[in-house]
Amino acid sequence: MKLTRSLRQALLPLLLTATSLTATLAGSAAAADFNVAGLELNDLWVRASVPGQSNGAGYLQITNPSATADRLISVESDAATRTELHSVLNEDGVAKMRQVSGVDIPAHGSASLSPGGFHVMFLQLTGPFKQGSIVPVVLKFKNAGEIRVNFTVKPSTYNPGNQSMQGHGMGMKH
Ligand SMILES: [Cu+2]
Repeated sequence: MKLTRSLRQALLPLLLTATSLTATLAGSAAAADFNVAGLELNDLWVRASVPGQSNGAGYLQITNPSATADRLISVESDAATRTELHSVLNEDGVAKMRQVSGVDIPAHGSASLSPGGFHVMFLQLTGPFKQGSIVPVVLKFKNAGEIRVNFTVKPSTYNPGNQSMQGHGMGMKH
């Protein structure tokens, strides 16, 4: 028993170190949902699809703390037949979605893909977006390369902030 006790005393500092190390790792993971190749990706989400809905839109926040500008140039996902980068433009008072060649992320800056603006467009969903599940997507950046991410499926009525683009992704023309 004596040996066991001294062994425990010898191990105690190691156990404490391991515990604090785990806490540190968990803390840094919470700082950004995805922190890859110098970019921080946060708040990745799509709305749950409703019966009969064939398209969906994905949103995320991109932060670039580095001194080099980057650009999101394409998106790929098995969740849709085609996946594109879109923007919403106002043409003669009518909001229309248009495909764009990329989204710039300035050095020491950020880019927002959010309702009413840039978004990842999922065309012809291969299956419904179910609330609480995830949608795997590969984001391709000019400098950072390919980054594998997961979009969280929020309720179909989810609408952060005061957006005037309610129902976006369903009734809009391409
Ligand atoms: Cu779109």
